[in-house]
Amino acid sequence: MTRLFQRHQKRSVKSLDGLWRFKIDPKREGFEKNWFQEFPEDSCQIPVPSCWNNELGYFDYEGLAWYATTFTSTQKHLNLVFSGVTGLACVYLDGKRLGSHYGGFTNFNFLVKDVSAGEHLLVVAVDNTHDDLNTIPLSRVDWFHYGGITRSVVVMELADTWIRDHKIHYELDQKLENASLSLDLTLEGLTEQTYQRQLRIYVEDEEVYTGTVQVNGATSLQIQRIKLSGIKLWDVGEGNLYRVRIVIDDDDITERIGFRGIEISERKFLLNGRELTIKGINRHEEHPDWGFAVPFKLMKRDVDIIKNLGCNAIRGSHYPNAEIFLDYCDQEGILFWEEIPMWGFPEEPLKNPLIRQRGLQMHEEMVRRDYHHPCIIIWGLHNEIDTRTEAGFEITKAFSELIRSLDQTRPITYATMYPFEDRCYSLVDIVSVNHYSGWYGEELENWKSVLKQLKEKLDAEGNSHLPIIISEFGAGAVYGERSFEAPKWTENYQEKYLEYTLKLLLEDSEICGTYIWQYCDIRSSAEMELSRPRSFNNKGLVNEYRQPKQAYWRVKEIYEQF
Ligand code: ADA
Repeated sequence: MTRLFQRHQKRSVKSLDGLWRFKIDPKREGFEKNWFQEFPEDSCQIPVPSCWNNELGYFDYEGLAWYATTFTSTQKHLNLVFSGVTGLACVYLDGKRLGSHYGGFTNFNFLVKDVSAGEHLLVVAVDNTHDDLNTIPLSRVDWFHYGGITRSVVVMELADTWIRDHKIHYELDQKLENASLSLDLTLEGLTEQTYQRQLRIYVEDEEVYTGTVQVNGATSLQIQRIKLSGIKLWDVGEGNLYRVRIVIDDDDITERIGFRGIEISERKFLLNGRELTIKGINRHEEHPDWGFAVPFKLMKRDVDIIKNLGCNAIRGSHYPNAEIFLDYCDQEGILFWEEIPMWGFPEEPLKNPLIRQRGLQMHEEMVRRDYHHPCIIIWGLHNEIDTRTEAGFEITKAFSELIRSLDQTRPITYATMYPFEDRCYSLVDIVSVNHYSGWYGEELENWKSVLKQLKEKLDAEGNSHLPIIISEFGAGAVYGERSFEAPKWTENYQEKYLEYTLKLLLEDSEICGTYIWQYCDIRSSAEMELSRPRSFNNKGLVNEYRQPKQAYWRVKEIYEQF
């Protein structure tokens, strides 16, 4: 299951999830030995989707691994869609290379024309090697580099024309009661021929447009200003969604949208014209038994626990989450901040053209994949990169320009760890600061002077209109550690820390949002182990099995008061 609603009624979509053949390739011999044609006999089996690190024997494996499966098709045009393969994926169909894709958290596809009917061999080489200069993320991160085909794979059988791309956008009138809908579509003919197609558009099963289109190769068209009156707004806790169905003779796609207005004005974040206080938490999509491939059941439980905490917002730290998770946030009226896994980059790799190109591609794929989710209210450019440097400025500028060209409706931010030296605030719409006084280094009391200095800097550089979010703050607590004295690593200290910081931040009318670090404990990477008891980042309000720590109820009390 990849989505929470039916995307296609006409297009044939078959899941390739199941048991695939699997073999790790630490010596990197599979390419030379043509494993993509003859898959090795001594391979084992692995579930897809999953992470290999959760299989016995592969706990610490990082590197190259091969996957194979077979499937049968009846049509001649196939679209193979992968929803998440960590790192670099090289894909082969019937022994021939289709291409490759870099980046572990967004979708990619291969359109293959004129395939003969019958059985096919699909082989994927997955390389989740990380280094200090060329990969996003870099080797050193504070989570675990799980490897594998971590999200579903499907094969679509296409007829001679299909709806290759669609973007649905809207404008709301001043009263937020009526909407004007526009669609940018790309229909594609998959042979040399010109096709005449009847195009119909439905909103919640009501036909709102019909017309005839000549389709020759990739054909772009725009449908403008479809009027919808008396709309129900999407809002916090109000998951009002509308199904928009695009249909041609031999294909269809359903999208789900929600109508809501976002504005940034004088240090405020306005949702549907009202000032919003973002009461958020950072969540890694991770669990010790599933790695990144968490089942929907667990995602739902995470959202239930987070809502019960009094939160209205989640930051998808630090990578695009599964689409089905965003579908659920759409339905539940939970606000979502989405970002790419660009974490903790020092100056050197920021100067690397490959990083810039990979970062741009990841942003583009993220925005294109998730543009229609009303839950997404913020695009995050990166996390704790060196934004004090020229290289940091240049890459932030490039990312923000790209996102603005793809989406003019959502504000942009990034999370900085250099609040007083940061050079990039003027490139974004919201200033977001990660800060840990009271955990790393300084005393808790230091928070007051940090906030003061931050506002002074923003005033001095003419950025006092930008809203401020505190995007991370938290303290580590090993589940079950309790004491009378409340030293660090106890649940008592975490409670004391969050009580102090959360109240201070929520009472400050110049701060529009808080994202606690973090929702659940997560497995950390080898590089971080000595500062991470159990090799976990223990700042979760619940542990990795979602058992609540003492601070959970204190945070709930405070979030519910505001
Ligand atoms: C950073 C980082 C998080 C996490 C946190 C911590 O701010 O963005 O991913 O590592 O610090 O626990 O120290």
